[in-house]
Amino acid sequence: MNLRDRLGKEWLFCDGGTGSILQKMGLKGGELPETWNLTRPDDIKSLNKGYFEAGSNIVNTNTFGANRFKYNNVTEIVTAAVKICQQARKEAGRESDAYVAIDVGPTGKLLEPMGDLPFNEAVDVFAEIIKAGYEAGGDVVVIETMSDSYEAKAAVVAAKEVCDLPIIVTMVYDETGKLLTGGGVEGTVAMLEGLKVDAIGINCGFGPKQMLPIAERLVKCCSLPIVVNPNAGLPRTENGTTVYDVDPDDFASVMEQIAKLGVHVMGGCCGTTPDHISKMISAVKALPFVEPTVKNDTYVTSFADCVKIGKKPVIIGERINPTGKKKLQQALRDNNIDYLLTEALKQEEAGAHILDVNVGLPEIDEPSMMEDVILKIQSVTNLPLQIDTTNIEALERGMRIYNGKPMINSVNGKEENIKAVMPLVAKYGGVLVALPLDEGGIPETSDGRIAIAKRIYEEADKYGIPRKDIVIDGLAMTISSDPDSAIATLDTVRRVRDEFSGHSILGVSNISFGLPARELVNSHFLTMAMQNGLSCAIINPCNGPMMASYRSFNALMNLDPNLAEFISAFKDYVAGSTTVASSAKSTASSSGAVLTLGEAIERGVVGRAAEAMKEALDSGRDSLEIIDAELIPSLDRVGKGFEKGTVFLPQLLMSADAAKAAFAVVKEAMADKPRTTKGQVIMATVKGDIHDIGKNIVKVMLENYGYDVIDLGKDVPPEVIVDCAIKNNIRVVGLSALMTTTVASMEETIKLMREKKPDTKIVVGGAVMTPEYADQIGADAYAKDAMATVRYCDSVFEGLIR
Ligand code: B12
Repeated sequence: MNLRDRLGKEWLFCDGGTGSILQKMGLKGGELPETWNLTRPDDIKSLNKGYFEAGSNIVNTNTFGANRFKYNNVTEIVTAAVKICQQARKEAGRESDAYVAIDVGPTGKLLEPMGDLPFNEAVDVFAEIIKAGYEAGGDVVVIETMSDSYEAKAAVVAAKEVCDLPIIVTMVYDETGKLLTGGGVEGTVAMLEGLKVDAIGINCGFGPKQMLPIAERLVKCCSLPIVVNPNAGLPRTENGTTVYDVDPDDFASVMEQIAKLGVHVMGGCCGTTPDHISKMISAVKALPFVEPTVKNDTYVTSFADCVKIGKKPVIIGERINPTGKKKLQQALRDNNIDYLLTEALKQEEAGAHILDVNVGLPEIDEPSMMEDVILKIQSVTNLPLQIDTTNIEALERGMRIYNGKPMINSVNGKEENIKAVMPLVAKYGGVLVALPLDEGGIPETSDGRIAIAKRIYEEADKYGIPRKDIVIDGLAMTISSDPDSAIATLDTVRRVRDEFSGHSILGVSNISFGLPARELVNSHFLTMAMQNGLSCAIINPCNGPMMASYRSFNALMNLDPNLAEFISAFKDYVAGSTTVASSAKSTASSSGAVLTLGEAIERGVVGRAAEAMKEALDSGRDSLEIIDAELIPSLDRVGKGFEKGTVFLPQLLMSADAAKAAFAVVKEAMADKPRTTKGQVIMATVKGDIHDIGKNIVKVMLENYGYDVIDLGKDVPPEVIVDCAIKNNIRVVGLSALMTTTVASMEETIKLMREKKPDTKIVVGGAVMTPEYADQIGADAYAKDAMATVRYCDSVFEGLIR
């Protein structure tokens, strides 16, 4: 029977650890496990067979890391793995009820814009593996150990494009239920459900106990079969080998508790063995099986944020839409993306929950621009986006590279349009705005609009798009040309709620086109629409009266717990004024049209950071003073946010990029100054540490003060630093470390230098370093910043320090 027909209908069991068993079989550190498919096929077969015999129905091929970054014979390796697993299944006598799973792990690279792997290249990398597995006869694709939802999406898109096998995706969360890139359980599930995978789950990271609360969250939000594959506890090292401390009996007993929560597929990950799996199966298989239930919540997500469309209306910022906006039109023509990013941040600050992105201008290449703008906006804000275009190619390219589950604006009732848009939503997932108009135009009455809405819902059913993911537009049209138009729109909104239990949306400000005092009409209309059940309002969140209506409505309807949002927005309100009250949630200021240097770094707006640095230098400020007063404090704030869990790795990376871009401007300005050589100094960030912004600042300052710097870069092994010092007879070496964990490798470097070249002075620095630490690890000096380093070098070279 096809696995798809069994998933969610009966207990199914996965296999357990692979790498941990191969290590026991003699896999050496650094050796690539998948090479064994060719060199030691019998060992791999016995690994697979052990799991089939233990009772697993889904056994992974030994292809976790079989990608083109590690192998130049991916197809050969994957084909061999599938054949081996098939043979193991045959020998175990399990051909009738067990499946060979094409195992797909992460590439080990970060995707753009966080890293340098473009999304579409990631799709190609995964497609190569999955195609080989499919052609060799694999039965199911298992995408596992994904800590980045974007990479998981790339793998799912690849699987859908090369085969029609069932797809299972399991992610790695931390104990708070967050992915490395910031996403939570609910948002990730929404995205994967939108991509129409067959089962969703969690694997690796930690043991079954720690997985319990996450499994519980999965059961609450996921409508698909749920998979749970924990490690045998947390790994620790004992006499040089990795050991796991949850034995098969303990494993089985916690897995029994997890089974009772209502999950559907269970197995293990690192450290688990066929024994763990067979004991787990014995404990679980007699328990009552609860089929998955459909959950009715609607989520629009980004990589880190998850906006629920429900009772409380959602604000969609309308400002990134060139219609009627001359400055934005010009920015698009000039490819001035920073202008759009600033608009995005201003709307976020003002309280938008989702941002509309429309870049349609006849004279630009809209598909490429859409792709570019989505990538860049997602690198500076967590807010989910609404991809707004009538250009189908732009829509597809935008949906494809979007990181999360977007809102799509829009489909309408025309047959041709449905045929173009709905397959894309069925493939990539999204919450779809539906305009109730068709070949006959826009119906004047709510009856006409509701009839088309009904037809659109029915069409969505045919494409497998859940009705909860359709949002009907009430079609606001100006009352200046049709006096009944607001009434028809409000009626439509109300009927969508009452007759379909559906969601609705309005481009609110269209209602007042051609009238004076538009914001008065708009804000009152907004209140009326919300009272009629409006779910999403496309408005300008920077407009005071609009947000005043919104916040007052929420306060009055008990949608603002403890009135916290209202009070935070209006605590300084002056009676009679209608000025904008910004939300308290963002750190960037929205007062000015452009971001300051600090804001640009914090928000990761690379181009603006460089420009702001140039402006600061042009105004005559000293470069070091700018670095100390703005660059370092803003990176510090980002770092603190990262520590608290309010800033995620993608933003940390973008902030680092912005700081580097700003610093490049300083470097360029300094390159013009004449230099004399006082002496040669080595600078390096120690092994294991890739932070180099601070080290680079110190380097440029030293150069500026007349030193020749040999920059050995980051993650530099002790021997390299010491050899270089010997070779060039260096008197001062500067070492940088930013993490507690890399202070040890700094100490190692100092020790080696003392052995091999004791006359070299070592000055250390970096955020974790203190004078006490420096002393403890045997450094000659600690310098707190670049100027202190210059002063130290001066004293050494002037002979003041020996
Ligand atoms: C930017 C950044 C990154 C960037 C680095 C990009 C790059 N090319 O450098 C990226 C995103 C890649 C990154 C990655 C990681 N980061 Co980081 N990162 C930071 C952040 C926000 C800022 C660091 C910085 O550049 N500061 C600005 C510079 C100018 O300051 P500075 O380096 O201290 O330099 C000054 C002085 O110290 C001195 N100085 C510096 N070097 C030297 C050398 C000498 C010889 C001398 C004399 C003086 C000197 O002069 C400089 C100028 O005044 C810090 C938080 C923070 N506030 O420090 C976290 C931080 C350092 N990162 C942290 C972590 C945990 C990580 C990751 C492990 C995250 C992850 N989960 O993947 C990885 C580490 C990967 C690795 N193996 O190294 C932690 C470290 C925790 C700890 N105490 O151990 C921090 C503190 C964040 C946090 N609070 O959790 N990170």
